[in-house]
This record gives sequence, structure tokens and C-alpha cells, in this order.
Amino acid sequence: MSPQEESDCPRFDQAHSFSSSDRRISALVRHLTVPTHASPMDSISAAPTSAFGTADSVFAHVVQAPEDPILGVTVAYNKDPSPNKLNLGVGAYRTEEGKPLVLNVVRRAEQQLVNDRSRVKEYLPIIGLAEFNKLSAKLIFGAESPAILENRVTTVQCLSGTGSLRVGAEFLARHYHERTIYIPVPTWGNHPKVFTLGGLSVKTYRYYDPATRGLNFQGLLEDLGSAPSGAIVLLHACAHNPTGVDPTLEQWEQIRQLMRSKGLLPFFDSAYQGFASGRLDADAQSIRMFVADGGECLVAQSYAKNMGLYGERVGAFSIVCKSADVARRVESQLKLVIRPMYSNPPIHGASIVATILRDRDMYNEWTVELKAMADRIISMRHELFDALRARGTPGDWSHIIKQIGMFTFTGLNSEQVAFMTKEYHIYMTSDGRISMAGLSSRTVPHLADAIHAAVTRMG
Ligand code: KET
Repeated sequence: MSPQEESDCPRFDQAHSFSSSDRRISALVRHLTVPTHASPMDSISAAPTSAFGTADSVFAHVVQAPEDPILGVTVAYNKDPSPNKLNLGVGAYRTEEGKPLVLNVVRRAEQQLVNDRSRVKEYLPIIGLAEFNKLSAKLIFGAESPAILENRVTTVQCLSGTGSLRVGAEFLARHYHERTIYIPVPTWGNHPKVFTLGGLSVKTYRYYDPATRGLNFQGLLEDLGSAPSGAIVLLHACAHNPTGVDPTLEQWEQIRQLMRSKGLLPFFDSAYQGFASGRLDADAQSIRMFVADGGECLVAQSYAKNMGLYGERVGAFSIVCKSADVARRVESQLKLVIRPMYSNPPIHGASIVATILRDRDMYNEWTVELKAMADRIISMRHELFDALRARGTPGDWSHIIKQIGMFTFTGLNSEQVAFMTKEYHIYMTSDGRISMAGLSSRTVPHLADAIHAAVTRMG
């Protein structure tokens, strides 16, 4: 981790001996404490309304924060004047022409919504659009899920995947007895920050083995096996970010048995349903295995990628409980988490999703468009692999075609990444992750040239 990223990370390793409220209070105190070089008199003389330049600002002590490790890549890309620049940083789908894509079915749904003059802009309830919540639960758990039929699931509309994780974290910090959450190494860079600020203590479990570029299954089982009973475990439902390495169904079954035997609580992050295999049901298998055993679990769902609704911020958070009665009470407490955070969620994105999911014809059109996106990503994997082979680039690049989902975890180190950005104007995260969805047949040769040069000159 670079020093910059490190300073951007919460100090989750030191936090676990405090209770969540202690930690939040001490964080607040840190934020509010007047720095030692400023005396109380300074703040009196620096009146907020004074117009004597920046030295007088009541915020003069605020230091420049580092850019986000993922979204900051786009900031750097936007500043680059090169016509050959290529953004493979953020996980956002692009067409063969390199353009963002609004799905046709989304356009159709929006048209329907605009044409419907009976629609108003009233506030949604605190937990969002009821129909959206019901349809989202069906999408992730399956229409026939006993948990849904028995009313044991509570689902609330949230601000995309991130907001769902954040609401889940805060609910757990308030109402669950074990506040430690185990996250895989590596994981999406926002996970430790979201969970720590939500009031949980973050610990890690082994996941990826750089030597095999595959799953460190033994390490995973050992680490979860020695986690305290009741601990929360964050699991990527499919298309693990950033590694593109998922457990097989047999391995998922072993993980499930271990977790249930130890009473570990699964918290699934499902940001890529449909993007891994092109099939919505297949990509929800891991979650459904845990729900089928009758045990409890939490799920954060995002429609950013699979419906291309990134900026609409539409997602759902579900808790599967043991009884309808518990689910009802849990939902009442989720409302208390959400109301002071953002009051209630936005209406437009959830209405698009509900319009598509409720209509058989539109749903089918969506699955076809989703499959086309997944297939294009898979074909980019093959094209890049072939291009590196054609160049005789040293190393085994078969992981490019074996990995799953939006990203390839290339194995390139941060110096090689910096070289590719400087010399080839290719932008990616410093851990060597590339978004395959940002690539096209036209840009594959440029990327292959850059990787070849980075490996041969910087290897
Ligand atoms: N979980 C995972 C695993 C994930 O990769 C993302 C986004 C999210 C949650 C949150 O997505 P949301 O837009 O809140 O629904 N990942 C990509 C974008 C980002 O970093 O914000 C990325 O890794 O590039």
C-alpha cells in the first residue's frame, strides 16, 4: 500500500478494543479538537465573515486529502490531454466505441415513467419504494425462496451498493453482539472505510494467493476457522473485486458449513449479479446456498453495474431472519438508522428498476443486454490474452481468461503501472487491476504493447 493510500485508510487495526460508541466518540473528538498551534484567541480574531484572505480562514488547518485510490484514477485520466489515453481504472462498462452505455431497456422504462402524468415527486417512505424492495429480494434470493414466502426477509432501498453496506454496518454496530467484521485480502478499497465508519472493527482473512493467482482456500478456511464465534464475515457474492477469483460451488459449500458450525454471520456484497456469468440466477448461487439452510444473512445489492445505473445510486439491503416477527422488528430499526442519515432514498432509479423487473418483456430484454455486456468482457479477456501471446510477453497470462467478472488482477506491480500510465497514458489502479469493461478491440493492442514493455523493461 502506498503511503498515500495508507494515510487514507482508517486505523481499523487499533480499534477493536473499544466499543463502537467509544470509537465514534473518539473519532468525533479527533475531528473537533482545536490543533495545538491554534489558541482560542485565534479563532475569535478569525471571524468567519472576515474577508482578509485564506490565512484567516477557520479552515486554514485543513490539510489536502489524497484522491480516492479508484475514483482518483478517473480524476488523473480527465487531466491527461493525450488522444490515446485509456481509462481502465473504475469498474464502469464501456461500449466497443469506448462510450458509457445506457441500456435500451432503461431508456424504455424511463420513457414510460416520463409519459405517466400520474407520477409525482413526493418523498418515498424511509425504506424506499415497496415494489422495488420486493422485486429486488426476488431477484437475489429467487422467486421461490422460502425465506421470502415466509416473510422472513426485510429489504430496504439504499444508495446503491455502498449505501447498502453502510446501512448494514450501522445496523450491526447497534444491534449485533459481535462487532468484528472479517474482510478478504485483498478486497474493494472502500470496504474497510465503510465498515469502520459504520461502527464495526475490521479484521482480515486470507483470500488470494499471488503465487498461484488463485484462491488461497486453505488460508481462508484457517482464518475463518480461528475467527471468534459470531463474527461477521464479508463475502463477495460473485466476481470478487479486485481479484476476479471466486470459490467453486463445492468450496462455497465448505465455507458455508464452516461458517454455520461456528455461528459466523455472512454479509454478502453483491455488486456484480449477472456480470460474472451473464446469468442472474447463477451469480446468486452462493447467497442462495446460505439462505437455503434456514440461517440468517445480510445482503447488499447494487444495480450500478448490472443495469448500468451507476449515477442513479440504486441498491437494496436485505436481512434474512429466522422468523417474520424478527424481520418486522429489524425493519423498524433499519428505519431508525436511515432517517437521520439521508431521510429517505431517491425515487427515480428505483422506479426504473421496478418498471423493468415487474414486466416480463422488459425483464427479458434486460437479461439479453446484460448477457451481451458480460460476453463482451469475456471476449476482451481472450483478445488481450491472444495479443500478449502474439507478442511473446514473458510470463503465464492464463489468469486473464480464467478470472471472472469486470476486472483482471494482472499481477503488474505499482512501478509497472506507473510506467504504463506515464509512457502509454493507460490509467489503472496501482494494485495492477484493470477494468476489462473499459477495453475494446481497438484498444487491446495498445494495452498489450504497454504490458509487454512494462514487463520486459521494468520486470
Ligand atoms: N462493492 C463492490 C465489491 C464494488 O466493487 C463496488 C464498486 C461497490 C460495492 C459499490 O458500488 P455502488 O456504485 O455503490 O453500487 N466498485 C467500483 C466503483 C467504485 O469503486 O466506486 C470499482 O471498484 O471500480
